[in-house]
Parts: sequence; C-alpha cells; structure tokens
Amino acid sequence: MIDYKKQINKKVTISGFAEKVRNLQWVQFIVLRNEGKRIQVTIEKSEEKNREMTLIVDKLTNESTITVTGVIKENENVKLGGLELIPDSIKVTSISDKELPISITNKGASQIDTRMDNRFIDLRNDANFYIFKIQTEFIRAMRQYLYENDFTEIHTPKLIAAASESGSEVFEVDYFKNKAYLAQSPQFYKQMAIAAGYERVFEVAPCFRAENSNTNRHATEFTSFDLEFANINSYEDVMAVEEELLVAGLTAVKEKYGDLIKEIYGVDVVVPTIPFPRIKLQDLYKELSERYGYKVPSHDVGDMNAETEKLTSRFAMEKYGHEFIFVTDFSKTKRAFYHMRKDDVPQGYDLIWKGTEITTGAQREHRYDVLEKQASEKGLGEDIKFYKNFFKYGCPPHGGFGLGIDRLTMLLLNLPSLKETMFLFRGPNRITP
Ligand code: AMO
Repeated sequence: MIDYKKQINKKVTISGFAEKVRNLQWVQFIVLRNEGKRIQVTIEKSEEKNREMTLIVDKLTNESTITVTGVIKENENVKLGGLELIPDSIKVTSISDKELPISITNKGASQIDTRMDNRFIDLRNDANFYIFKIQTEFIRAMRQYLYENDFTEIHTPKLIAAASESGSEVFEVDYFKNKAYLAQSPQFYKQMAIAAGYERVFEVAPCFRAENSNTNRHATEFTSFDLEFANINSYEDVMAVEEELLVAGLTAVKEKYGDLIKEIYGVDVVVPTIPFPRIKLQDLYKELSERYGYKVPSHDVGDMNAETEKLTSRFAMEKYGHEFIFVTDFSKTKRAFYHMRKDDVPQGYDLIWKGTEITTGAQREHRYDVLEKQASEKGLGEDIKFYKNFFKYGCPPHGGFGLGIDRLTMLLLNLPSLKETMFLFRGPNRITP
C-alpha cells in the first residue's frame, strides 16, 4: 500500500471508493478511500485542464469507485493529513446508488441485523474493516511461530461419517442417500496425523456446531486454530506451547496495530507474561465463592458456565494481574472421552481470556485399551472404530488444543459479540448473505 507521505510531489495512481464527494462553487473535493486509508482529491473548477474531470465529478455519487492519477501535494489547510491529490485524470469504474441501505459511519443508526444483511457495506466502516487486518496479523504471527517450530499444516475433511465431539450438536447432511455430518472439529484427524508419524501438525479451518444458542460467543460455523503434537510428558507441555503462541500473536499485533487498536477500539493490547496462572476447578470454585459469593449451579458442577468464566477473569486480574488463566481438573463426566485421565481426572484445560473460554486443550489418551474403555463409557461404539484403530499400530503420547479465532478477535478488540466480529456470522437464525 502506498505511504502517501513518502510520495509528496510524485505522480501516483490510486484506486478506491469516493467516500465523500463535495461539489462547491469553485472547487470539488473527493475523499478517496482505499484499504482504510484516505486522501483528499482537489479539483479546481477554474482551471481549463480540469474541465472534463469537473463534469465527471458533477455526476459522481458517494461510494462509487474511481481511479485517480495525479500528484500528491502538501497543503496545511487540508484536514486529512495535510496532503491532497491534484488529479490529471479521474476514471469512474463503478457508480453507487445514491441511497445506501445503511450508514457507513454511524453504526448506531441501523439494527445489527440490517447491518448484517448489508455486511459488504457495513465492513466499509473503519471499526469493522480493520478487524480482519488485525486478525490477519494475529494469525500470521501464530502461523509463523508454528513454521519456525516445524509444525506441518494439514487440511482435514469437513464431511465426516461420525461426530467427533458429541452427537447432539452435529449438522446432518444428505450424502448420496446416506448420512454424513459436518465436522465439529478436526480432532480425530489431527490425532491421525500423529499416528501417521508427523510429530507436530496444525490446521486453521471451519468447525460446525448445531448449537441452537443465541449467545454473544456461539456461532454455528466458526474458525478454529487447531494443533496437535507428539512426545509430550503432560498437558503442561501443551499449555506451554499455547502460551508462546499467544505471546507471538499478541506481540506482533501490538507492534503493528497497537496504536490503531487503542484509537479505534479503545483497547490496550497487553502482551501477557509467561507462565499464565493456572488453577484447578475445585480451587477456583472456592475462590469464586469466597470472593464473590458465587455458587456454581448444580448442573454445571465439574464444568464452567458463562458466569463462572466471567468471574474467573475477574479473579485472575485481581489475584495475578493477568488477562489469561488456565483452568484444569474438570470432571470426567464433562470432558471428551479422548482426554487422558490420571487418577480419574482429565489431563486437560480450558484457557479463559477476558471472561470467555478461548481454548480447550489436553493430553490425549493414546493407549488403545484405555481409549476403548473411555469411549464405551460415553456410549461411543462402532462409528468411531476407524478412530480407535489409529492407536492400534503404534502412536506416541500426544496432545493439542483448539483455539477459536473468532472469539480471540472479539476479545482482543472488545467487540460485543461474534455477530460484530466475524466476516459473515452464522447462527441459528442467520445463514445469509
Ligand atoms: P471445544 O469444543 O472446546 O474443543 O472448542 C475449542 C474452541 O473453539 C471455540 N468454539 C466456538 N467458537 C464460536 N462458536 C462456537 N459455537 C464455538 N464452539 C467452540 C472456542 C473453544 O474454546 N477438539 C477440541 C479441542 C482440542 O481439544 O484440541 C474442541 O473442539 O474458542
């Protein structure tokens, strides 16, 4: 992208949206927007050479697209960075309807659903536009960390024959007169990669959950940053990788976008210190009860609910001054059958950030006999035989985690919900555009 300040007195060609066209008596102004950057185009009507351009701008509507060639000049009277583009030519590449269905600048003027219906326009608002610039940097830095640590990228199927997480939350697909399902996670296949001899793998891909819940943090399709690696001693090794990964991501985001995030979203990006605090679920319950008088409802005992997560972050801030906290030692009845157990306690964790779970991770059960026992305890049988077979012919101890990147971005930028965060949200009542 052109740095306009470095192009003063030089000839440039800039394409973009005519964000605001102002046609005054002696002069015309266009605010030209390209990738979130703006420059004023100034056309003096009195100059003979501008005659043709003036006629073009006469008919130009806001949000039409244009390509402008001209020279960038310094002008301290111009509010937009003290620069203006004096054009030699303006080419109109598309004309926008005069009335837009939503306001770009005033988000509050339309209901969230109307904005979602018109997401392609909604995203032209800076606060929305930059979400994906920032997310790209976050993911880039995390990928970079994995490349540097010899992780292999895999792409696992999203059409599957058996539910990987739990039966009830799976979308069924008609598959040539048979049943198939949309993958809830790459869980089985990232473990298959370990059985195949890849020591470290990752995947960034969609997950589908038929959860009929209308919360700010649930989508029916989301993107998960999944990884799995072999030859670990315990889930502590998994947590250590996740800490480093998040530090890599947040360091890069702070460096590139820290000031912009502060300006647009009012958020200070904090690069966390390592190690993150850790707490066992039972100790956490005790702290929440003593500090905030909070008792976990009986149906959630052994697990976390939204309220517990919120208070857990409050506790982490108060006790450790830390935005992140790992919670361990969940009840086996609330955890997946593939988590390794030690003394009946699942060897896994949830990571909570700013009041919301962003990750589940664990050491996996790689011993065939034990795995089979745990699977049948949960009522899983024939349909996961193919998965159990992965552990029959040699498979090293391993573990991994799934990090929901939509939640990660929502929390990073302090956005109120996934509807505002995701490029296109999918929920029980939303499957368009
Ligand atoms: P889990 O089901 O906890 O674990 O999902 C991992 C992470 O994915 C995100 N997430 C969601 N984001 C948006 N909408 C949803 N409906 C949704 N559901 C989950 C969260 C969550 O922490 N296979 C395991 C991971 C593993 O052990 O490797 C799994 O899928 O950020």
